[in-house]
Amino acid sequence: MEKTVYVIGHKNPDTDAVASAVGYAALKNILGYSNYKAARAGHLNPQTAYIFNKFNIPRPQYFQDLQPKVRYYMPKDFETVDENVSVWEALGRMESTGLRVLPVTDRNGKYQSLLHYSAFAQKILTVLNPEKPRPIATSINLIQKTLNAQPVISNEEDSKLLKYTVLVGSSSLESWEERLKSHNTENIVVIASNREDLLKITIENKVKLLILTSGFVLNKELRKLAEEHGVSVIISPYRTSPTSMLIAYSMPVSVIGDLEIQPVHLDDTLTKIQAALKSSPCRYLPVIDEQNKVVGVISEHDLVLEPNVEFILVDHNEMSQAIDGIEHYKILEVIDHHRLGTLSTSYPITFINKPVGSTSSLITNLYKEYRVSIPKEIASLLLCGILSDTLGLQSATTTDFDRDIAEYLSSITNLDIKELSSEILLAGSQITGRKPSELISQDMKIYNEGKICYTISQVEVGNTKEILDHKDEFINELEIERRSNKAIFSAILVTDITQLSSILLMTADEEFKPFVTFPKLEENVFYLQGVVSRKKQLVPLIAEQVASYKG
Ligand SMILES: [Mn+2]
Repeated sequence: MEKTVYVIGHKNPDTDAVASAVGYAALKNILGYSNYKAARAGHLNPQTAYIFNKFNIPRPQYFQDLQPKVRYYMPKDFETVDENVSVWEALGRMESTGLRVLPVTDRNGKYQSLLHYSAFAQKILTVLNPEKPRPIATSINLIQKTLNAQPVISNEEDSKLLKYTVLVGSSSLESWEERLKSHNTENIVVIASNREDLLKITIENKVKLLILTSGFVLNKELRKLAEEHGVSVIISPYRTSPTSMLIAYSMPVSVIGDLEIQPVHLDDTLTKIQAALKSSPCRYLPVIDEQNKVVGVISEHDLVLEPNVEFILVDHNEMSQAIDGIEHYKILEVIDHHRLGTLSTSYPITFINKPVGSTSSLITNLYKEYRVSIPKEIASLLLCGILSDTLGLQSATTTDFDRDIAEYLSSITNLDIKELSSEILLAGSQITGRKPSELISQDMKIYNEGKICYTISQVEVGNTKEILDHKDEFINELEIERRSNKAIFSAILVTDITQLSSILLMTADEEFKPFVTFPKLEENVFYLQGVVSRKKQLVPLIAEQVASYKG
């Protein structure tokens, strides 16, 4: 079974994170791996949304978190059985495929019940109990199909599901007629051989179905009589005893399926379904989607196997910035341009990390290394990733490598670097009407240094005044963020893309405050001249202050 590999950027994704994920998944597809898909760990920020709309590119799949869910552990191969199929046919399929269970569905694929061996054994025993013979719920068509019998006379009701009493035609004529009469309110199936006197009485008593065993045929006269009395006739290739036994197996699976077993949903967590799995008599549960359609089965055994999805991280490598729950899954590759964080694996992985301006530059370079051409819309997207992360190739993180790659993409796409830069930076700096909490969480990163945690958000603006006017609201929101993360401080870097400088709004633990050595503009606000990069300029300075605080 081929696993799905998701290429995913960090939480609160920026344009570079999303563009890299889409660009890298597309490269894998071009290289012939169809199981790679782009994903995102958050909503698109206004700039990224603007870019995806501008180039009309579908947004990658959104994951809220990666808590272990049914969908990630469910095996891909499964089969269902239509409720009208006979038990005989269904058991044959279980036997030949080795499947332990078959979800029974209606004609729209919706879940009805679960067929498993112990449900089958239980139900068949009640039907075949010689002490208390019970009518069998089946149809004449199902009996004919199960017996591989030759139809001779058919009637309209042959497809109807009814309760049939099965009698074997034998004994003296008188007692046979009595027996028929004693069941005359029921739907009777008679299994008989070639005794013409007995057949005549049987037909005259208007039984529903006459089964002739061992390939015997009706003479013309009896055939006519059967037609007149509305008796269906089939010829079984078997003798009496296998014929009567097979009739029990002609019941449709809808009669045999276990109705007690409730289905689980694709997005149910494993913790949630564990109790239900334990109490399922077959240790299997059917899985349904939102429309109640069966999409698989899951067993206790599947939970101890590896999940069916794996991940490639782009534009981050610190676990605190990765999507929640990632620790349950295998990380195959990391492609990034940030400082090294806390990631460790128990197996070797591809790890590409270079101190360049954007992950999009690294992804573009991989297309070159593999010598494959870049689709135009992907080239446009990657160019935006570079220009967004480097503030239009202006930030201190920009390298010649990024400039060369941007030129290359610009010539492929015929997009002007300067124009596109101001267009997307403007789209990202529209803050009017947006709540402080939204601006803080849109691009917030959590950093862990041992036991110490802090958060730094970033927002790009055309003018810092609008933020400073609402300073108190920002500080309040930052304080909420700080407490919920148990952080020593929470800050937002407000970068003026016209001045290429920033201010830093910060709320900090009293004990940490003395270690913040930036020039103070006013209470809780610092001025960081020439600082535009959180990763390359701000975080190294902060890390020093945190180190001296830890002492
Ligand atoms: Mn980046």
